[in-house]
Amino acid sequence: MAYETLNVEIEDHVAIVRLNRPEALNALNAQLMSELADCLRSMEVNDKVRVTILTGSEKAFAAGADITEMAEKSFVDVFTEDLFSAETDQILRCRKPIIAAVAGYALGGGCELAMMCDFIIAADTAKFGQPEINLGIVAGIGGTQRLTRFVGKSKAMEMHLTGRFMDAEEAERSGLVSRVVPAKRLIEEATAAAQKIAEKSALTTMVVKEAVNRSYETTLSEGLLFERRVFHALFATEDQKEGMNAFVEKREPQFRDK
Ligand code: CO8
Repeated sequence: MAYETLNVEIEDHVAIVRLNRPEALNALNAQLMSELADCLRSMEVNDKVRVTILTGSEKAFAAGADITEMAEKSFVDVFTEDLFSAETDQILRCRKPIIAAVAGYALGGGCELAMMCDFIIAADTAKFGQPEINLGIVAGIGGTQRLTRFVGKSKAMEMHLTGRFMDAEEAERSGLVSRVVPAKRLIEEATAAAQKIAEKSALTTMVVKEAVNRSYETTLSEGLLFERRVFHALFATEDQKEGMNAFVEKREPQFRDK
């Protein structure tokens, strides 16, 4: 399917989905969010795709929700539309891993979109921020909740209250991104990580996602119980037998996602 606001390439089981609204620094408008939700839904059922990389341009991952599109909306408009709610639900429902590869600005909804992915690899040019306060609004697709869980209350509160940006080095130090790479190597590094994941059992990667994400939604004891149960359950799979037998036989495993 062709999209106007996205470029999609699929190679070696890795999809690279590139936000493509250069005229507005990839600001998230209704069309882009709808196309992105549709695209990620189609990746879920595409046998050629095992991992998705979500990225933007050298200058911007995404500079936030589209301000020009939002400016004249009323409370009734945004409440009735439930702006971006269905689209973000779709992104969060994805069971295949999604890596955010961020260069340049990831601001407002852009930072929130990156945080919805499973992990973030940042170029050394990346800048993260929640500058909604400058517009007289607050974050609306997870920024107050997710940034706080990633970087802690003090830093999250400061960023939301002042609107200041965080550079890549600070983002790595604070746990927002998994690592920082030179901008020129961003896609190469994200693709290498994606290919490493694509070699694993797809079934197990889905379980990993569920178990790690569960840690945000429940108590420690419930999370540990969930982890133990899925650990037990994986012994019912062929991939557990294959993975362990391959280790014992000193060979590479051939996972079959079963
Ligand atoms: N929306 C619309 N257009 C944008 C946006 C945006 N968020 N960001 C940049 N653009 C446009 C600019 O208007 C400009 O267009 P034009 O060339 O036609 O004037 C073009 O992109 C290039 O931008 P600049 O000339 O401003 O580029 P600079 O390099 O000078 O500055 C910045 C880059 C610092 C990123 C600057 O563009 C900026 O501050 N952008 C706005 C950042 C921002 O405030 N983001 C938060 C938006 S609100 C939000 O994300 C809420 C999320 C929750 C929504 C969901 C609700 C449920």
